[in-house]
Amino acid sequence: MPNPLKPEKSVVTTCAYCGVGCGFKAETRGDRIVRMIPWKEGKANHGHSCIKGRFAYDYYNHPDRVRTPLIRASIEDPWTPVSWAEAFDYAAGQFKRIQATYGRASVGAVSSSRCTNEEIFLVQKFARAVLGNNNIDNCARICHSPTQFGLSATVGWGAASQHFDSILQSDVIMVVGANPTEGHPVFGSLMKRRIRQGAKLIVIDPRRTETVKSAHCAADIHLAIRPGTNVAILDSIAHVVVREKLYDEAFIRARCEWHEFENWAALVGSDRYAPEVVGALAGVAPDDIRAAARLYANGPKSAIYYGLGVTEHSQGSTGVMCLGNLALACGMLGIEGVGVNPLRGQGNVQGGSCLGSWPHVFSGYRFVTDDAVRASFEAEWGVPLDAEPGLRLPNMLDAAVAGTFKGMYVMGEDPVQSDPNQHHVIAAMKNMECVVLHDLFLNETSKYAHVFFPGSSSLEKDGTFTNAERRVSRVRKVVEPLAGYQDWEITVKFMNAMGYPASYASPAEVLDEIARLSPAYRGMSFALIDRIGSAQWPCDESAPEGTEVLHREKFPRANGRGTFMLTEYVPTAERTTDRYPLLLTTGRILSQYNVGTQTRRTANSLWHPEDVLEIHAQDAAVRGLKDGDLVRVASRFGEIELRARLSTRVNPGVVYTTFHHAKSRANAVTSDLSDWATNCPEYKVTAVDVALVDAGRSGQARVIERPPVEEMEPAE
Ligand SMILES: Nc1nc2c(c(=O)[nH]1)N[C@H]1C(S)=C(S)[C@@H](COP(=O)(O)OP(=O)(O)OC[C@H]3O[C@@H](n4cnc5c(=O)[nH]c(N)nc54)[C@H](O)[C@@H]3O)O[C@H]1N2
Ligand SMILES: Nc1nc2c(c(=O)[nH]1)N[C@H]1C(S)=C(S)[C@@H](COP(=O)(O)OP(=O)(O)OC[C@H]3O[C@@H](n4cnc5c(=O)[nH]c(N)nc54)[C@H](O)[C@@H]3O)O[C@H]1N2
Ligand code: SF4
Ligand SMILES: [Mo]
Repeated sequence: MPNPLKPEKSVVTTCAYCGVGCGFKAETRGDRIVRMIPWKEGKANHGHSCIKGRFAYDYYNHPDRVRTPLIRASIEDPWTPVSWAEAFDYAAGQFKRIQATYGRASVGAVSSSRCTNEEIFLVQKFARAVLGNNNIDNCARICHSPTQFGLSATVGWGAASQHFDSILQSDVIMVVGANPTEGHPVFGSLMKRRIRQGAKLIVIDPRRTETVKSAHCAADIHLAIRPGTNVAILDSIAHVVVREKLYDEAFIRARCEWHEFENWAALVGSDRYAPEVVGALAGVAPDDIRAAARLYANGPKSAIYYGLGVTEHSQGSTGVMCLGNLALACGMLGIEGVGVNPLRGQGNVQGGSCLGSWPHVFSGYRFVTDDAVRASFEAEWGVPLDAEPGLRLPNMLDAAVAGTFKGMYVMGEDPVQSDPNQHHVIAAMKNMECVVLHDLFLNETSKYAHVFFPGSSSLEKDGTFTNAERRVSRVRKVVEPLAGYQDWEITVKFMNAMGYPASYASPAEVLDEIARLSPAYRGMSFALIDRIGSAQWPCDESAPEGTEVLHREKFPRANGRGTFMLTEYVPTAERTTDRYPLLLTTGRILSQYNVGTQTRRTANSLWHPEDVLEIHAQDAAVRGLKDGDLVRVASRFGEIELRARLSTRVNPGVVYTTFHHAKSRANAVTSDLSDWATNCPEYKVTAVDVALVDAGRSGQARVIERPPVEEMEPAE
């Protein structure tokens, strides 16, 4: 009898979960995936992987996958299965009707950082060339939009300055508001390898995460700050750098403007950022702030890695600027082993940013308001384009509540579960006349949708992804698309139904168009990536195989110099009070992924079958709570019920949960505050109180603290 597990074929592709972008050999037998083998030649992972990429692929043919298009006139009605042609006609008819009734700007699109560069590019083209407006956004809005803003302002490119392997040359590693052992496990273990070789580790995070301390690695300094105090703490570190003259004057004079440095030094050097003052405010020892500053500034090679603990705040962009300033002041840019590196989240969120899924820029970060840039896109696309920046996703939702925004095309995103202040999102969804959802599953947002296009997962299509180190890798079709079309084909057919004559023989042609219109991708093509494996942008005539380390000689700004931004600390308006005395911060766990549509449908759920509330024993004791009790978490925005998990990973006064399960509705309590510059939501700070719901309904929280392994050694 033939062995049903014996593979017949293998295809090299890229994991679509996190921004590490591990290469895999997907082995198949017939139309089934048998194994995912981490690819040894993968330049982001060198044959390593984590439990998601390796094991959590069974969602691809799960019975819940939608296999036919669906439509309905009202969200009260049941879904009607229809042919693809009917679904496209219906959606196009609705969008045209809405635009005729309420105006061109009454519809918009949201693209997916879970989809390929080519698909993201097509969705923004759909908004701009077909809908005729710039109402286009993507989930980087709620993730790393402050990175885009804060790093562009200081060093020019809103992206990681290094490649992952550069960390093997770092002497000091500073991790700010990121938890790579859970969120970017393969990079996390590379980091731990470097720590074991003797590099020093500074972690700034309210929680004692696995990154702070685990069996294989411990931080030399952990600043367990109160959530929401990043800017104060980073300014205080800068204060020590300035007061103790630990900065790199030669670098600043050569690569920045000295007078800008002086202005910045006057701000951070002021008494209000003295470690004693900030230590009291942030809840950490002043000497630890000094020690962190000395360690970072003295390097000799110090690298910063950061995540959502920096960006998802009302001062998210300011926090990112603080990191840019610090690296400029200490000369930690432009060589191996240093740099400022956002640990970008979803598999292709860097691509989402690069390829124009923003209301104000086309692909390649070129402004829609620039006449010459717009003319180049008009020449390529054959239609006049709108010079007015469009609505961001939160503005689309606000406009929907106000009654002026009526239709939305959402590809691969679940705003009802993942956006903040869920009550508001649902009110917006209910007010729209046509929501077209293009997803793998009927997610939470589907409850408010009128059209469902059954999409294809990354295992069912061709294209490219751009990972957190700017690396563009191939996604290759492993199995046939379950509902017949790859996602890029669905968007093209939707364009055609709207009357726009797009046509591509393959996604390679879309990448060619991207290359023509986006300077940093000018040299990218399927042929190049197929030949050399992967390439980091900028990739052009001067760097035909891409660029590992940015900013070697100059910064990509008009004057070629880095800029010190003034970063005054302004506390968030979200305050604790007697009624809401605890600070809730939210984040992730290793085995589950974001809204969980995929990982909850795999055996990974054995490790994290529900979201729990981590609460310190002291806070639990004063509320009469035991481990496993069902508790009510109430904020100014809503209430949810979760099981309590007594923990010393959080300090008293801080509670923590994840948002992977729809039924726990973490975002029914998160606030509507957001970053001043980019509207990135403040998921990391919500004032709450916690109370016992019903001891009778309590029980053991069904969570295994950690899976047995976080990272897998090369197989084979
Ligand atoms: N397993 C797994 N991996 C993932 C994901 C997943 O869902 N599951 N999602 C992917 C996505 S989309 C993203 S964006 C990345 C996110 O990856 P990370 O950025 O690492 O994500 P988080 O766990 O949300 O937050 C990071 C840390 O910020 C800390 N933090 C909270 N408040 C503050 C604060 O005020 N200051 C500081 N300094 N720190 C604070 C939290 O305690 C947490 O440890 O992960 C990606 N990888
Ligand atoms: N409280 C709280 N909320 C948060 C965060 C937090 O830290 N705390 N983090 C925020 C962050 S950083 C992010 S990035 C968001 C993530 O939130 P989302 O982007 O909403 O979540 P994902 O799970 O990444 O996937 C979104 C949808 O894409 C679908 N999908 C996956 N692959 C494909 C594909 O190939 N094609 C198509 N068509 N669809 C696909 C999935 O089924 C799912 O419905 O959540 C945000 N929400
Ligand atoms: S670290 Fe895990 S989730 Fe991230 S790309 Fe690699 S295998 Fe996928
Ligand atoms: Mo994210």
